[in-house]
Amino acid sequence: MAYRWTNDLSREDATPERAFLNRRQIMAAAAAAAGLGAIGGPRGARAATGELDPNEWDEITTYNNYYEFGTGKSDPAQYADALTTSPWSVTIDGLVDRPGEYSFDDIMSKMTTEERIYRFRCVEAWSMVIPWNGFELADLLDMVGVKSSAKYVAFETALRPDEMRGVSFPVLDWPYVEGLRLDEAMHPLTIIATGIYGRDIPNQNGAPLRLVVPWKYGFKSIKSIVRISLVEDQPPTSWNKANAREYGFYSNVNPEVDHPRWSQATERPIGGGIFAGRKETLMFNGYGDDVAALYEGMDLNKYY
Ligand SMILES: Nc1nc2c(c(=O)[nH]1)N[C@H]1C(S)=C(S)[C@@H](COP(=O)(O)O)O[C@H]1N2
Ligand SMILES: [Mo]
Repeated sequence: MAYRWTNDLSREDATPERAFLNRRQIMAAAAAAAGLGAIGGPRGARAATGELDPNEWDEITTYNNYYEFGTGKSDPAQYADALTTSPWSVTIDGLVDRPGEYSFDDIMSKMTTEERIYRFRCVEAWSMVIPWNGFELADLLDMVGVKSSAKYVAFETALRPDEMRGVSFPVLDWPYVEGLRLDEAMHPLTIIATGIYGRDIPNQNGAPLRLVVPWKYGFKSIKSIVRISLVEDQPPTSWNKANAREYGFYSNVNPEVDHPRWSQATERPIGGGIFAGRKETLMFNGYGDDVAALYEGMDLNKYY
């Protein structure tokens, strides 16, 4: 791809030097300990340019939202190991030329994965920078052939009461479901993530494959997907079903449209220690140059 997603974080986003160097040393040590020299190499080279500052592995994998395993931030890291992620398959159906149940291995044999370092902004107003590995959702949809009548894509997370201790609580209407307009789904920024820092994506982050839509609030990025359906009508989505006034279908990151109960103008970066104050939230989470055209002419106050 001609896109350079990984290089668009400016100097002002960088963590102060001391914490930054310390982080690099920690990562280098972790990579060496895990025998993952490849992580330290390219990451170190980019980090040296000061253009990006991904969160640490421990931050990304211990501070999570995955309500199927509990509503606490540390619940997913503690309990998501119970999820059986191999074998895994994804049913792709609806308005496609080649519907079917595709095994994870089959999908991975046909997709090319690459690293995408993206900002990640939760609707709760915290944020991270995450070095995902994954492939473009468009490539998967091209593989199955999208019919011209399809207008939206619906996604569904696994529902396994025996493995997911959180689904016995009616926090949400299980299974977790999400959706995108077809042009959003086909956008080259939209990926299916299968890894973080070059390792398999951990269960708490949505193993074995989860959606990542970096210009939308985090809850759109549905985890542990078992079904992808091409449909004609806008599909129901979990948080919108739970509270339509607070969570819309689009959920584009927008500092000018506040959540009814809190401001979305700023965010709290996770990590960075005592130097890291709140920072201003960027329109479309900083991806406006790439995605604003998708919403031309739409009233973003109405379609929040
Ligand atoms: N199935 C499922 N997907 C989910 C969630 C969830 O509870 N269940 N939480 C969402 C929310 S609110 C956020 S912020 C992100 C968190 O992703 P992370 O834990 O990898 O940072 O996952 C999203 N995807
Ligand atoms: Mo979130």
